[in-house]
Amino acid sequence: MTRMPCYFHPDQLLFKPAYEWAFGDKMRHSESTKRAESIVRSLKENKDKYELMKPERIQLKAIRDLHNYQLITLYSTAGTLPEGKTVFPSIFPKGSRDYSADPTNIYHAGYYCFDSGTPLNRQVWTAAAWSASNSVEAARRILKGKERVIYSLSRPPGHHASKDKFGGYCYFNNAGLAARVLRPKGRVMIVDIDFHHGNGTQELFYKDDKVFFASIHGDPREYYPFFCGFPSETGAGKGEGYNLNVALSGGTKLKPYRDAIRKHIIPAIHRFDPQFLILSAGFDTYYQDPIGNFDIHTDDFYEIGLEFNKLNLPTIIVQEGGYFTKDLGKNTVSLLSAFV
Ligand code: Q9C
Ligand code: ZN
Repeated sequence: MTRMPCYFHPDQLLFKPAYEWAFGDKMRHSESTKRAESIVRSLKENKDKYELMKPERIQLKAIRDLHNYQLITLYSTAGTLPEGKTVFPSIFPKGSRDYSADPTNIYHAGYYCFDSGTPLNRQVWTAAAWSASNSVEAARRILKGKERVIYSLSRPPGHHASKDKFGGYCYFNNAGLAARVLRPKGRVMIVDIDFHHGNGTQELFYKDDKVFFASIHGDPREYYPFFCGFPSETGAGKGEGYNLNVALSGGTKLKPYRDAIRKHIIPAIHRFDPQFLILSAGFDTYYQDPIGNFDIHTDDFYEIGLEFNKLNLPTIIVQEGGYFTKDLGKNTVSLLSAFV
């Protein structure tokens, strides 16, 4: 039996965001290294099913295929910050005239960012580049056709990052980068099951009819990212009809959650008839998650995984959120086990 390849690089752990600002409060940062450590531990406990591997380091041109030069430059500017120094963007220029910004000036970071919870420091570029390397390597490997399902332990996560902006703990859009690798070879379906709407991924492919983005998440009237993720957002131009948002209220349990997947997302996938599936897998739908607010339990992730495994498509599972670190590893393995 071949084990599921799982990509991860230890240097992803060099980035340690200490705290964050949320609604004016300073708090412990949710996106800690304990998250990835919990997942690695669980994968190692199930060595018979999962094979941990290091990716090749992503090349600049693969990132440039999705993100703009300024955003990348800003991260390399962050790499020159003194050890221990953290910069939180807090000035977000907007208005009727166009502002110009300089990504070699760290004080301009807010031009390339949309919230105050996503810090920059000396290590962020290294960790984010390895995080992206995992999903790109997974995509290249899926094209070889030897394995049907591959897991990318991407941390920091990616689905809130767009072409030119970071935020929501995300720097590079790992799922989006994988989609760009697959797109020349066929239609790509991205399904985002993180508790939060994947605004970055939506924006990247909003006008694209070859990459269909579907997301099921907490209602943005109540939950982050607040300004998008509404069912009325259905795509634009050629991409009209190739974007789907399913917004659910707080407290949602497995049954209504799975019913919504079966009623809205699965039929859309069948109509689209993709060659590849990318699952943006957040686990902040877990009932104990400190940020998310659904009522999904460990075994439920297996049930959710089955819905997507049934499609029998070449699949890349890309890690997104999930902040109850103690159980994150077992929740991840529960989802993955539906595919082995
Ligand atoms: N401290 C992902 O799950 N704000 N990002 C939360 C509470 C941002 C979550 C405020 C949440 C972003 C990938
Ligand atoms: Zn999330």
